[in-house]
Amino acid sequence: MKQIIGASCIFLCDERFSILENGGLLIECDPRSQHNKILKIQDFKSLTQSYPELQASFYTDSVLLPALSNAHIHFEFSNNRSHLLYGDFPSWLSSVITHRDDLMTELSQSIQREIKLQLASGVASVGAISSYGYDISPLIHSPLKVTLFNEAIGSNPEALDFLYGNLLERFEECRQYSSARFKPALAIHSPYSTHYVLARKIAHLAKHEGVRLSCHFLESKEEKQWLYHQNGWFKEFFSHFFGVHQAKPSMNALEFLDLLQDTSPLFVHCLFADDEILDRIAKLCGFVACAPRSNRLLNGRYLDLDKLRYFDLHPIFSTDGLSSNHSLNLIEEIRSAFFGYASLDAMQLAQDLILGITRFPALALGNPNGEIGEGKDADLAIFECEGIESSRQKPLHFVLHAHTHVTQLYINGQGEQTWKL
Ligand code: MCF
Ligand code: FE
Repeated sequence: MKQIIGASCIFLCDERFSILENGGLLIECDPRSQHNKILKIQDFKSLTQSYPELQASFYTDSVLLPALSNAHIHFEFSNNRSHLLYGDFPSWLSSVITHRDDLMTELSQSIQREIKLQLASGVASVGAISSYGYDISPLIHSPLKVTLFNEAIGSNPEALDFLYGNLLERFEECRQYSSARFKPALAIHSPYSTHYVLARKIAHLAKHEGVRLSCHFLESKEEKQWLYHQNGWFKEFFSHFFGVHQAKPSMNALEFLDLLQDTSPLFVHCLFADDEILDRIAKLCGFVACAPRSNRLLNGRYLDLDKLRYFDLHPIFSTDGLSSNHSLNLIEEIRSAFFGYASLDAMQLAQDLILGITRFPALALGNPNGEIGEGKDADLAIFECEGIESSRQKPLHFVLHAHTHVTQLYINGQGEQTWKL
């Protein structure tokens, strides 16, 4: 089936941030095989003249752009409202250890609610960090395109075989459902919480299986102190919560990066990464994702985007989980970020924010969407945005005025009314 979709304005989300006014897309999709793609990009009028027999929809006062990708989200923490403490990383991490079991009870409704919110807010693709495996089934049965990062965590040398076995079980479960819509992947929680030997096994598995790899990295000043100087708050943390006195990190930051060679990992947060680390990440062909509101709540700072640009790294913006956010709406996330980065050029920042929820997360997740181009998947979002037609600063006005819920979302060329929710 072929159809034409158009809008007052199309953000192609290519490298130059091209914008097509009164643009149209010819898309094709086969609902049975899921085969779909964008065939042609032109102005709406001439497309409808060339194909008068096709169904055509035009959205006025709206922006059509690639469906969004939320590359870092924890669905399993969707029960949190006020259990976890904010303001500094040690308080937050201690509260997670204390409350994580309570947070994992009666989870399914909250996970469903947040899956629906992703779709309603224009997200077609997610990079879901799965700590326990409770999100696997709800995500398999959702219309989302999922990269499911099975997470490994644990620093006790005696528990490593058990932890690796548990990880393999979850990974195997995911592999049975592997499809163009559901991709099993791996996560090393972080170098402070995952033993070197376990991290090495996960990195090896990711390479061997050719799957995406994600890790939280240099999120807090306490992590930096621990990895670089083997002291500070983490020493107390391991003693207090795990009874390990005189604990030592099993690796430093550079040894961790060495493990990840040839995996093009997705590094999440990197708030305390210095030039040496960013240079290494760029050389590893890694990606950097941040979660601005999570970073505000846990660490009181934002990722330095100028520094990232210096190393030719393009920021990815994500929501993290309700463990460190008040809402998982990705449009609201970039709107907050826009006001957080008060000193950056407003137009440049608006473009970076939009590319950071479309083009770059799609590259990091290895999905053929995130850009409107011929041959790309027909994953598209249409947002009403009053005043966009006459705007002379369209990306900026989109960040400010786009409705926080989509008018229509196409996944593999199919609109909302065809999904089974
Ligand atoms: O990204 C945020 C903050 N940094 C680290 N971890 C998490 C975040 N949100 C949820 N988490 C999870 C993580 O995946 O919390 C646990 C892990 O399972 C923390 S370590 C007990
Ligand atoms: Fe996270």
